[in-house]
Amino acid sequence: MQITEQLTAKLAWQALQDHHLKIKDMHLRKLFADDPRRGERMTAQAIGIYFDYSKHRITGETLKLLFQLAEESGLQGRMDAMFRGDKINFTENRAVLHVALRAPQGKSIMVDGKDVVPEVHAVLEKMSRFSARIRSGEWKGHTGKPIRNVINVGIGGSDLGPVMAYEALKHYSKREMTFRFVSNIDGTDFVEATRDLDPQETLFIISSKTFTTLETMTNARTARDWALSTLKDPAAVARHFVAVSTNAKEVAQFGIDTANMFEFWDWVGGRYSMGSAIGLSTMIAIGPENFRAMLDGFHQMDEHFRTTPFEKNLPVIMGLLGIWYNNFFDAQTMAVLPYEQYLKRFPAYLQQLTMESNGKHATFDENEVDYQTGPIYWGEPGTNGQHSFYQLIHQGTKLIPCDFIAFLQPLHSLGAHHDYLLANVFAQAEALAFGKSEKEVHDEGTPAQLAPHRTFEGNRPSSTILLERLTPEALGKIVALYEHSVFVQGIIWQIDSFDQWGVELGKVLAQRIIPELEAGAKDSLKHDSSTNALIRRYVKAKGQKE
Ligand code: G6Q
Repeated sequence: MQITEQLTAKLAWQALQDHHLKIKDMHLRKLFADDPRRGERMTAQAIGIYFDYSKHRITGETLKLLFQLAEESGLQGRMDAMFRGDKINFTENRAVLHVALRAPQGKSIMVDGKDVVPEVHAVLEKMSRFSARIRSGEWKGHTGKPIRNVINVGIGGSDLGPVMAYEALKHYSKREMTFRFVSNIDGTDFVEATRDLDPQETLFIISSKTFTTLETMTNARTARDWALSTLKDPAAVARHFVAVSTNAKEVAQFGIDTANMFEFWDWVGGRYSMGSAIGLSTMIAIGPENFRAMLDGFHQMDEHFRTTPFEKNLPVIMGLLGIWYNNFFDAQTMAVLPYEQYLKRFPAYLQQLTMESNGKHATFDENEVDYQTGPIYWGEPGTNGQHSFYQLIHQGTKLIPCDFIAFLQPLHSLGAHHDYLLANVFAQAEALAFGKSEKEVHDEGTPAQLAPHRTFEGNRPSSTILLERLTPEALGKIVALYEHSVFVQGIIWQIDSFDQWGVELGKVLAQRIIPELEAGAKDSLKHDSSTNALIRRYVKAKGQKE
């Protein structure tokens, strides 16, 4: 791509390095004591999201320099290029237009001289009609029974979004129906997902952008065998299998009528695809109206991101804070801690979004980076995590910035649960930031020899993200918040956040070994000695079994 100024040569970068030396030991206790209004001032509010970033190891100067870094990196220009449909995924020469998936009717976004928004809405219409027919029971299986079970077969971006969204929005789902997700090539996944289901009442959605992915195609063939072993007639495939793909040719070859195919496009990256037809299982679960509300939430965040000055722009602030810890404090990981059980798969979803996007080492100019790029993301819902790994965040030797996510209103009416849940999330952020000094511990009457063990240094940074209630719209907003924050970081690090050559590598690596396992290869193996020995061991065990 074009020649860019090296990140570490930028004025703002160098100023941030100096600034970091000055404030790196400053304690949040002092920052809060010096500015009694900090907890209200260092917050941003937009489209129903309250974002408290006051418990970060930053000053006004830090923010100023981070915004300057964004300016010097040409962030606004790059954002405009994405929204315009420029081919910013330059290693694959593709536009990056997940924002078009949630653009309202009447908007126009051009790719290669063609407005893509009408196509998006045509597919949404087709999905809506199909979902309504499944949900109402109008669509019948081959033997005339209505569909009660929906199984999404897909992996990576064609699985993690749908699973996460289904779990997140279960409250809104059609409870009489069963939704399952098969992704792993490990046959156990399929066996367990189908063991109690009746093929006559089961619909498989084969979700694969390429329709060539080994895991998905293997599971899809197994699904067809499983269904036909009961339904007998190959014509049944048309009533029990639909496809979501960009590859009509492969879909037809598999035997699915392309009339039952829901299309998306190469400008939708797998991990950015949950608002596309890849979300068909989500739409069947929660209904077309709720799905559209989710898209509207995404769109509100897209517009906020596109039009809001950096100082008030949630994804920009969030992305830059991540840069601050990753590149100046050398933080290796980020914890995402939703205090909402329905978001239990959100950290897994976010791992793909963040790590597949920004786990890169080559820059726009084909240089090696000489700084750290994407951190490791991980997490679990609260309060569960508090009883396990939080110990390390509180008292370990690693700096782990945390994102706490919580909702003011619960989706249930169970007495005090929600007060206790929210009390915990607030208390955790407070304890991480302010800790407990040796004096406080001593004053509590702790024996001197135990004092160091019971002291909490504090100064552990976190953001607290509050929303009113977990609705489809809210979910769209949260996901888009992270999507755009990942984008901001990719621009600063000068990497292509939208390719995934590491995943592509995985797709071919096993292909060489599969025939060796199938043929029972022994002597001709040409791998390293370790791999050869592992293969021989497996082949021997397999032979003994047979
Ligand atoms: C996502 C990645 C990857 C992809 C899967 C499935 O951004 O590209 O996770 O989604 O490998 O690919 P298919 O949808 O083509 O089967």
